[in-house]
Amino acid sequence: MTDVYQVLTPQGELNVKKIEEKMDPATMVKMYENMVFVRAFDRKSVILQRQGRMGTYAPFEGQEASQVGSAMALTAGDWLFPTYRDHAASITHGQSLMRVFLYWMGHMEGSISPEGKNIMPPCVPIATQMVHAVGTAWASKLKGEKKVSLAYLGDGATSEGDFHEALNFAGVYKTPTIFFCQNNGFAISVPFELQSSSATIAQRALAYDIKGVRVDGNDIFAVWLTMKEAIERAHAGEGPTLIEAMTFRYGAHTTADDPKKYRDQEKLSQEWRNERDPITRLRIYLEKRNLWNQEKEEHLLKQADVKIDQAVQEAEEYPKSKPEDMFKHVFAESPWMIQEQEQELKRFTDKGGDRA
Ligand SMILES: Cc1ncc(C[n+]2csc(CCOP(=O)(O)OP(=O)(O)O)c2C)c(N)n1
Ligand SMILES: [Mg+2]
Repeated sequence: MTDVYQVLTPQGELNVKKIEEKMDPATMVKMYENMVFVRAFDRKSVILQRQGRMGTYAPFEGQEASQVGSAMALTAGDWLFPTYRDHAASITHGQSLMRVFLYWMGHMEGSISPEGKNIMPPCVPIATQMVHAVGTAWASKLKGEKKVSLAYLGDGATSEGDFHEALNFAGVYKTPTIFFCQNNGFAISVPFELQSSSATIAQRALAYDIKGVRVDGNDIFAVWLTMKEAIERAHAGEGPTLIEAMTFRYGAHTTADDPKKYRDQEKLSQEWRNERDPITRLRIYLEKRNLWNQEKEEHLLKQADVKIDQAVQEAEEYPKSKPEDMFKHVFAESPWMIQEQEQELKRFTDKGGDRA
């Protein structure tokens, strides 16, 4: 289980020729366009944070193939459970840019799923989304719906109890859940070697008798194909899959972090950028097949800028949040303890408490 499945090499060569039968050129171009687009979004977000126009932000640059490739394998009704780093996946599955900006600007409305889509709010408590994804998948199975639940997680999440509970339950009930682990080598400052003595994360699947696969997370073809197989297995009633996608975040854990403090940031990020970048390898491949060129690139970047700037403007013009907004958009029916907290806040604000 230490083998890493790779279809497109970093030099833009195909390891597995049959991909050209399974994926049409339009899908390949769409993959490229989506990755370039989300990278532009990510860079813009870091700039907005630095300008004080957005709160703390978790960048994903370097992990585009994992997120875009996995989300592109889904169909509209499938459930998506992102972490705080998976906005590229949410955007790919249909979340609006404006809402993603709203989320990072501190608005509850940033978590609202678009009509007809099941995109959950970004999950900050590590690994808790995994059990939710098992729950929704179990519900889909009981209802006889042909839907999968895709839960994203990081390498660090695999040390949490929720990781094991989710895998165990999913294995017992053979739920159509896909656990997509982006192993970027670090849980904030802790390298994987200090997190676990397991050689791989994929091998943990064996303990729960579920399928475990390790893929090159910077190879969008490998990610997409692996996801499609996992979805087929789920639809066939064969249960969950744990996917370990090997990748790297080029930047900081969040805009509040300084990676120079715990790793040779310059060297590592340059190595991954120069030798394993997910976008560069696909561009080389597409150009060789005459599916892409400089003119298309410039057009795409210009379009991306316009769309992103428009979403920023809409998010910045959004009405200011009120403290009571924090109780909205979470529960369909508010439980008693939340109602109590809401009333307590009201008593406080009625007495002239700070509403700023
Ligand atoms: C339950 C819980 N414990 C601790 C934290 C603090 N925390 C935030 S991110 C993080 C590291 C997670 O690393 P990983 O799962 O590898 O995801 P990555 O950030 O690399 O995408 C930790 C420990 C948290 N958010 N939730
Ligand atoms: Mg990590």
